[in-house]
Amino acid sequence: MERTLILVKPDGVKRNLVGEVLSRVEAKGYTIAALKMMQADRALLVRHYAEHEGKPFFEPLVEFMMSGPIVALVAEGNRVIEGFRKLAGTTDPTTAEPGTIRGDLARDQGTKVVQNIVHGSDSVESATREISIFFPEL
Ligand code: DAT
Ligand code: MG
Repeated sequence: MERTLILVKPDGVKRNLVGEVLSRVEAKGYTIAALKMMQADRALLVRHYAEHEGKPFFEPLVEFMMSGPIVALVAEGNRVIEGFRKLAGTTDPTTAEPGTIRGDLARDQGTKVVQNIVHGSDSVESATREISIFFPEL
């Protein structure tokens, strides 16, 4: 069964949208296989966002992701990686389609890094790698 890593980012937790995100994942029919709230540290985030190292938004991204607690979960189901990316919507919340998490719940805040409520793995390889970072016990 396919699995993906989903994060509710600090903006989502601060705005009390954890339940909203979990509801959309569950309503779509995916199973929550693991779930935890945590404070991510720099080392963990640098590993998680390794592909973005060197980009202008990298440091703001790491700082933002450390700015408060996050909720990490593993969701499971056929084609869940693609399915959750569709539920999340595109990266830029201003233009993300209404009906998506980012399109409905986020907007441009004028910050150096885009704040868009959720992360979702983008491939089987990323999902495997990211799940092992956030849930080494699995
Ligand atoms: P996604 O989260 O949609 O997979 P990504 O992996 O390209 O997007 O980038 C990770 C996060 O970094 C993204 O959710 C928001 C932020 N980000 C991406 N591109 C950005 C940019 N050009 N300027 C500011 N923040 C950006
Ligand atoms: Mg990404």
